[in-house]
Amino acid sequence: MAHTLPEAGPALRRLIAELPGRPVAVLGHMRPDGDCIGSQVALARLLLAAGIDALCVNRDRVPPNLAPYVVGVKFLTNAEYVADGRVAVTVDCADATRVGEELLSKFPAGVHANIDHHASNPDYGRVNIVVRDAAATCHVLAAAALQEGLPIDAATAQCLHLGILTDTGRFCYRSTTADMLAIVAELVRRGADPAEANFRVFEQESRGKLELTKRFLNTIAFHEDGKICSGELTQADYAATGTTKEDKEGLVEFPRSVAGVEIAVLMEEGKDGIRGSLRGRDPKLRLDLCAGKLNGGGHVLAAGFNMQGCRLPQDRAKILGIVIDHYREYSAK
Ligand SMILES: [Mn+2]
Repeated sequence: MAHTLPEAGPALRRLIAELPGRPVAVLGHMRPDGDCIGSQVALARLLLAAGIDALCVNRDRVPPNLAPYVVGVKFLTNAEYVADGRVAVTVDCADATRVGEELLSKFPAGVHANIDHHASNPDYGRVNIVVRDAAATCHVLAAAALQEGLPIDAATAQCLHLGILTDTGRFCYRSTTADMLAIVAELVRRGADPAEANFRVFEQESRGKLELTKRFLNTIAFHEDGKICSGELTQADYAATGTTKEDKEGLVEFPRSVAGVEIAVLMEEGKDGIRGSLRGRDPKLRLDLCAGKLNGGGHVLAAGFNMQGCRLPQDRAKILGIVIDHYREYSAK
């Protein structure tokens, strides 16, 4: 059990030394992001360097822009992976269910080790290296590996840098500390390339994504004297631009980034209703509770909702009305 960065080093060393002598599967979460892929590949490389047979498996495929990070490691999807008695080690999964039910069921002995940084992680592994104030799972792994002198070559450094870069919003979030940046500096010294990572991760959008963004921006509307800003997507937008739900990633940042906006709303009409995202910057507005009124939930500053049976445009006013009433009540407190 390790819950601080200084404890993470010895815990990682012990984990590697005391693995039960079977090959390892490093598992990440559904719809993997940079921290997930980065920590999976980095950990698998550390295990391989220690002479342990390891591969990575996820329910979903590696996003194409992150594929260059998969170096010297076998990376399979759930569909490709045939259960072969491996020991399960999860990274960046707040809960074991984040692995995905079907993939998790291929490891009947459960999760051997759980390496993560999510505050809500209930320590579900037999071994738990969960540092809740770390910026990223890659931050935990980098700190631990550097402390213990484990072999971090350029490819591993690149992966660890990737996860910290993406989970800190390019070193912008509150989790960006001097100690964390000192670790990043060491990763760059060892061969991580910030300019290349920035290009791969943030400058490889598809033309379809840009077309989807144009359509989303055309729906932007302001409410409550500019305190609330909403935008919409429909199935027709995805169809017309050749994009998928994953491409909506980041769009809610446009309404959120406008001066004076306190609640950003993204409404997405799907086959069975309207799902959406709420984003804010004042914890007082309790967007988790607002989302609760829309059959959803989440965090104080970032929440999601799911209004079954609703359609656009006819139910737009109903949803926005609930957000507006919530805003009026909570901003007055
Ligand atoms: Mn993460």
